[in-house]
Amino acid sequence: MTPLLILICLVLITIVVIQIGKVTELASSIRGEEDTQFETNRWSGILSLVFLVVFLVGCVYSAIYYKNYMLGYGPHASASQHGGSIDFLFDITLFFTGIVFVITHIALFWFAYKYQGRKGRKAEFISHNNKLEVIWTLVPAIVMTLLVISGLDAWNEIMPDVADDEDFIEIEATGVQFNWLLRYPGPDNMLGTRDYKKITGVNPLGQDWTDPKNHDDLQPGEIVLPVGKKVRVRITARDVLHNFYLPHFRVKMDAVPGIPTYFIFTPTKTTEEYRQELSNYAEYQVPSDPDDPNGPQRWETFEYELACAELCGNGHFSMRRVVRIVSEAEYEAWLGQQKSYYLGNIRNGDEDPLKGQVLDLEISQRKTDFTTAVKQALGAPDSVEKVIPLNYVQYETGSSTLTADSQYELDNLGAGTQGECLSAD
Ligand SMILES: [Cu+2]
Repeated sequence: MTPLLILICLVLITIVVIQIGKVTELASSIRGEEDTQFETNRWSGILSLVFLVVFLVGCVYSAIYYKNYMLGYGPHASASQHGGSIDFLFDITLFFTGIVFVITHIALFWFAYKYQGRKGRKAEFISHNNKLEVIWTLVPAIVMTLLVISGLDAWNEIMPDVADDEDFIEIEATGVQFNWLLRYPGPDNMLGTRDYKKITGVNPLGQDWTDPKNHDDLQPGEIVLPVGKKVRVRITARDVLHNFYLPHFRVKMDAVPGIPTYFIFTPTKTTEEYRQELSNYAEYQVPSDPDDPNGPQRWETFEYELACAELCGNGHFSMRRVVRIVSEAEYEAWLGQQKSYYLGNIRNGDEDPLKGQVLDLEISQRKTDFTTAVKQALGAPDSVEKVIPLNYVQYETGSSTLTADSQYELDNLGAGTQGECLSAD
């Protein structure tokens, strides 16, 4: 039914256009072809001027109206150390292109009015004008050079890699249709090796589990970082092009399958500080959910975010992750709660190449647990509670021989009785 209606509409519109054409033709043959043309020119000129004014006023008004929603203005000053120089680049580019934008639009519509075809007016023929050509070549050349030089300057300031002796946190983000897989290095501060051939359902990053650096790596669902600390993000992708974009920190880098990229930045404002800044602006003092007028306001629900800035497919929009910037103490507390991906998902499963072996990580954890248990036993007031459990001393099945792994706990016990782990407070 709808296609038929559309067809009828199109036919009717065509008939109307043809009829208007016929009427105009008839009118010009009555009043004279030339006069009609000049009348049309006059109206086109006047309407051009009206458009010019409405358009330029609209541009300026909307820029002012939406200022506090735009990155770089109002409450959205950069939340990273390098972000200011990117905002400055945007500002000078906007300044120069803004001048050109206004001049060219005035010229375009004013000239259409001023030099409209009139009775007795003849167009001037100019083959060339050296002075004009020099001006419109030199001015853009100088401005472009200035912009490119300041751009290179900002690039060199922002993009150098971290030095070996620098203190920084390294995390990793892998773009996948349609998700970000995040990885933290864990207590050893080192990300383990990866191999795309090892990617499986339970090993989405293709981590090599024989590499001990992988054993403590974390895969959290959000990015949490301490304020004021340098962060290096390893950026990569598993399928198509994605883009690691942290708008509030002016961080943006392509995530390319097979080509590792990185970005280094230092967050300067915690999520809470950013919210406080937003709370000073009327635009953010409205309910964040329009259906719940008494609910939290927009500034209260603000979160930094990680987005994908490359159109990577039909689920592109869902590649959003919350980014939280917190104090150093909150960060340490959060990190302490995160569990190793390997120990939680791979350990002693079908894909664990180290199945059945005791890891260095586990030996040291068992020692810590054992020391705590010994202290508790010694400190217990009741003699019934003075028990030291030996959780990992086991016999081989159907035999009176101890398993090889029992030695670690027995070593701990030996060290304990010699006072080694008891005196270590
Ligand atoms: Cu994407």
